[in-house]
Amino acid sequence: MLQGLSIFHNTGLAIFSWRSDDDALKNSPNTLIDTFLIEGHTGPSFTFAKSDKNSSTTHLRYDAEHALVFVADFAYGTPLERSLELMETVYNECKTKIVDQLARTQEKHSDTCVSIASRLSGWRPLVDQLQTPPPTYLHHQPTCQLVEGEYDVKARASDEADDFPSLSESKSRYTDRGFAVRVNSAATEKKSFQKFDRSPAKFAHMQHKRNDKQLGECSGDPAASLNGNGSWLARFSRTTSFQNFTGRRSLRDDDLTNVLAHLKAAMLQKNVASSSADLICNMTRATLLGSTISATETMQSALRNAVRRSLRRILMPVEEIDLISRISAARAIKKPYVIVFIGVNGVGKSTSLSKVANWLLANNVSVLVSACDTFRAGAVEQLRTHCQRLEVPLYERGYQKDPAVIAQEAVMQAKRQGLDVVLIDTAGRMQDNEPLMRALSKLIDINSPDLVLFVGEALVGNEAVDQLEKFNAALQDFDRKGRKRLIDAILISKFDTIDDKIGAALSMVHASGAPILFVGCGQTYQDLRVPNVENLIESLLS
Ligand SMILES: Nc1nc2c(ncn2[C@@H]2O[C@H](COP(=O)(O)OP(=O)(O)OP(=O)(O)O)[C@@H](O)[C@H]2O)c(=O)[nH]1
Ligand SMILES: [Mg+2]
Repeated sequence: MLQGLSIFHNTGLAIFSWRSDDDALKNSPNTLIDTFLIEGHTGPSFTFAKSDKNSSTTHLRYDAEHALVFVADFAYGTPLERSLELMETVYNECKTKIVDQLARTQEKHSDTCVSIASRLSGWRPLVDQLQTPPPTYLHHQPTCQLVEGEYDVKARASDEADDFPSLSESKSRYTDRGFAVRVNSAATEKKSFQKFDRSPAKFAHMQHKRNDKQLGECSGDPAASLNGNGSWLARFSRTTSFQNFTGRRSLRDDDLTNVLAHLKAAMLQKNVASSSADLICNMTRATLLGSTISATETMQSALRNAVRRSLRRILMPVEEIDLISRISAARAIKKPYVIVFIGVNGVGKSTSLSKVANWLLANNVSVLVSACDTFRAGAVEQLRTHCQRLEVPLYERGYQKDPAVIAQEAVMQAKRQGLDVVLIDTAGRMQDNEPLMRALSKLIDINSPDLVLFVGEALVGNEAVDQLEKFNAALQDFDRKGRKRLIDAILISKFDTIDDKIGAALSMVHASGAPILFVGCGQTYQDLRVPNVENLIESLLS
């Protein structure tokens, strides 16, 4: 996605400048141009790509013939091929227009630039055309402050005092641990890998009855509010007398029956697991019950706020996982930081591991990969290919040895070589396969990794809850030292395949109490994002 575009003459005069927000083009293009010109690149046109350490990748293209410099900023995570292709389009379109203007004008040089600038101010269509934003809930935030705004850590602490059924009902660990992911920015503009085998990508009007006393009596069919325009909430409000509820008395249980049925249907439609949808409904009921809708507040906004609050309570636990800081701390005591990737078969563990390796490399973190899937034929070779492409070392011992021992040896090797992180790939296993779950628990038990990262598919529905609960149970039950080892964080893969059915994110956090650390959204090494929880919430409300 294009974030900013500037065109300069090599005299330094800006001919055209546009940016999508104040943060774009943070690195002064002049600095780039100075460097560029001082370095004396006077040869033919070429492109220079620079990974901005903040939030974007800058491409600079110099047209020596016309002494023009094109600077384009692309959103962090835009695949290299895509940004090069966009840069080429920008360059070709703009150059033709500018050169045409230059040829026609008789004005002095500096005036020419000003004149061109004014004439080019109507270039937004080109810019709009080049802006193809990714889904907002995947928007990468380089320094991802998830605990902020209306719901901060303090607010959360006071929220805990509320008598919400969710917190007692759920075995989630919200009260003693939570998350706010703060991941330092890094451009993962490394090499792209060849495409993997791509699985298929995609994956009543009702009579308006005025009744401002008994919302529960409204004849709303939950399924009906899921079709049509606008958010489910807006549609629900249009098709029932819900909106007409006035604040003469506080809300009762029977007022909410109908609306909560619609809320549940909407959550299921978004692929939220049934038990998680029930939790949202219970939390929302607890918020609304006994409340009075003020004259200035609409019922719709009251409900929206209550649902939003419930979603935040689930998706925003308290504790931060600042991976880079944790790795730095481990580095300070000369200990490799160990991450184990676990999950059921084929969810994308090895692919995600490679993406994380790429992300770490871009953060100047050295990596050793350990091939501990000694079960599935071809698993070691698959990982070897990734490692060769990423140019990271691989510790492998074929298919004979115990994976727990291979992991142990890999950690020792990383320590000897002074490497920062060991990424351990494990074999996929179904959550009910006891022998395999026992073996996984042994690996974790022996190696005490710093982070147990559960990889789950975005496509999964109710199954998400079962997977996480049983993996967590196995880690505890089979732990020989009786420790309470649990999944520490979640990586959701294949987010690119689900449109707006993002409910698995909610279900997984609800089922485990662990934060979503990353989201995989494609089949290149760069397709790794830090989720934006606020946008996830808005998508669930839409
Ligand atoms: N579209 C899409 N495909 C993905 C993503 N992540 C992984 N895949 C694909 O999912 C398939 C399985 O990926 P693997 O990494 O081999 O999965 P795994 O969990 O290691 O599989 P096992 O080792 O057999 O358990 C491959 O075809 C990947 O390309 C993603 O984020 N988006
Ligand atoms: Mg694998």
